[in-house]
Amino acid sequence: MKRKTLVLGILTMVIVAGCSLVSRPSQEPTPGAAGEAVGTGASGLSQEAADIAQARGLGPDDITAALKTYLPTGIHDEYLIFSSGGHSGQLLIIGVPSMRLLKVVGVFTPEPWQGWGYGVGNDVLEQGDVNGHEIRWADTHHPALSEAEGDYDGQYVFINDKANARVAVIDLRDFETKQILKNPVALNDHGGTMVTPNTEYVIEGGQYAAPLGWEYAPIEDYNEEYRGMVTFWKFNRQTGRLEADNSFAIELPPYWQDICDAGKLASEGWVFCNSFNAERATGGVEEGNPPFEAGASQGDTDYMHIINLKKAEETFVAGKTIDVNGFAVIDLQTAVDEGILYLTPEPKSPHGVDITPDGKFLVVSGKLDPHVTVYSFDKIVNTIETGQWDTDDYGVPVLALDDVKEVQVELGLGPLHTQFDDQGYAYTSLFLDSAVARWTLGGDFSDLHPEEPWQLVSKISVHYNIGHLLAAEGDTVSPDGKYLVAMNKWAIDRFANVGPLLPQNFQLIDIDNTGESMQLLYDMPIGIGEPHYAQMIKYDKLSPWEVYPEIGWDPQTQSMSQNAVQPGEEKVVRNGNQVEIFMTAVRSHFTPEHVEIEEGDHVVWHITNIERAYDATHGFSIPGYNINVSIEAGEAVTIEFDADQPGVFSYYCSEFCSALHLEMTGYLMVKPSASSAMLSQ
Ligand code: CUK
Ligand code: CUA
Repeated sequence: MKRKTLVLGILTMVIVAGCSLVSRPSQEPTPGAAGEAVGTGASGLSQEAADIAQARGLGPDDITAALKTYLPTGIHDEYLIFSSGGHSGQLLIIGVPSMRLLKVVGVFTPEPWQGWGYGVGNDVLEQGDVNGHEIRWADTHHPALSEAEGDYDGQYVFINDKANARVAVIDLRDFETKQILKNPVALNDHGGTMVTPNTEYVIEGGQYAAPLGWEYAPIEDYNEEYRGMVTFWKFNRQTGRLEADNSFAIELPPYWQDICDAGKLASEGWVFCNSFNAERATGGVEEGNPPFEAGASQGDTDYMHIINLKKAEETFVAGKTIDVNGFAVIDLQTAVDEGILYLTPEPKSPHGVDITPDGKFLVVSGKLDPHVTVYSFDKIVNTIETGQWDTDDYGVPVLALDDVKEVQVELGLGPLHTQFDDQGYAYTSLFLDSAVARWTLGGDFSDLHPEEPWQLVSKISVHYNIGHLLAAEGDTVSPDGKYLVAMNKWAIDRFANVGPLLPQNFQLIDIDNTGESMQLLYDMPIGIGEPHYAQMIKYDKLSPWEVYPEIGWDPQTQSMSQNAVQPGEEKVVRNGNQVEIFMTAVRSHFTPEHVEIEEGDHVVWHITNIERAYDATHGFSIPGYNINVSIEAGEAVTIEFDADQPGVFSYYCSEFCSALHLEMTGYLMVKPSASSAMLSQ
């Protein structure tokens, strides 16, 4: 009985504390207020809840966590996470704090439910082909939400494919992929995507050095022929497209550029990329050479790349570029001559570079160093102005670490990535420690927190081997704090055993209680791996459409389709052996329901969903022809195929749309051609 009372008391407190989710908590609940809340009607429920908690062995922290993440039906999440879908090549959208998976957007990989690659989107997917090879997977790493003045604006999201150096554009009016671009300079990338503060450019940094333009050169010629790169894709917000003709790359030394970040506020107009093979190791363990892992870790330092994007843009506009696969590239010598490129050492297998919200400091982790190194942007600029530097083997200025370093902060083992909150704290993932470290920023941030600047404040354990982490609006000039998600590489014992390939684990952490400890709230297994990075945006910044703006909308052009079919205009038109079908879809029939064609016809099939109701989606599938599309309310799609197999094909709506959904069907009759009719006799 006594224990029951205790649990009841805890519940009461957390129920009241739970209110802080609804309105941001400046008001801490007082014990008196808590007592009152219980007294005014919640006690019956609390008694039942207390019984459940006791039966399930839930402690106070469990109950708090449950209350902070539970959303009653119909209540929307406060934030959305846009996460890499890893090898799936897709984009995952997850609600916070509920950690519910809301959508998997087809990007680089066909996605049948959306029809992506099964009737629509094929043109976009083909844009990502490499040398005529269909590439229908991707190793997506870093999604980047579009920004205006350094803040997420909720309009677009970009994502890269590390495996094939490709970049995709997703429009957040309808959450559909609009463009995929293959990098003309490199075959793989890593330091992308990141955006400049007004999304003027989408950054795609390289990874494993290779001859530019996908050329061949023997590995013995590594120093002379192999190169790194960073590409700046010009984004046109009006058209929602990256413009290859207005984009350019910079040739970099073969140091294996890793992750980039764009400067903001104080450092706007600059871009920073870390790297991890300044040793220029070329591997060959089978020939008695040190393996890459040792060769690339021999030196004490690698190089951070400091890029003056304004100067690079001027150089590109002035035409001081070379041509690589039809793409403008500022060569290394020009980058040095024009004062575009500088280097500075970064200690011990660096990973990641993250710029503080004011743009004044850069945080670089060293995977083999318990410290993060903080660089001062002011010092970088001042050092560049003095002209005092050494150069590397390629003549690139190397700024001395002591000239540009602000401080090093000891955090723990295996630091990787850093995010920021609104209280002057930074959060760094510790891969080897399986922990997140909270530490204090200096500079102007010192006023925001009570502790000394540049010091570790606390740590929270995560499960296990964290890679990236993300905080609410954590890459912007005004982070929100509140929530942080640890993106853990290993799950081990956290979930039911589903075989040797385990889900990875997103762990939601409450970072709202500044000064108090961080609290682990929720484990979300990610069964679609491996997600590397994600960004979290306030949900109210998004304004997606409920239905397409007009009946007959083409999502690829975001305008009225020339092939829109209005009710009453349905028809089948033959022109030689090309048959064009103009069809409408509405609950619960297609018009027409009979389509008769001949074997060998080329079929162009236009379908418009003439619904205006929210969520009134129809599917359209044809057996045997690998066709399935999703047609959302107002959407017009066009499907093309060759009717190369005769027979009776019942097409049907593949999206349960009404009580008479099963009746939403029709017959495609493909009459055998004279020759195949003879054969079958
Ligand atoms: S990388 Cu994966 S944990 Cu591709 Cu951003 Cu650091
Ligand atoms: Cu339309 Cu089912």
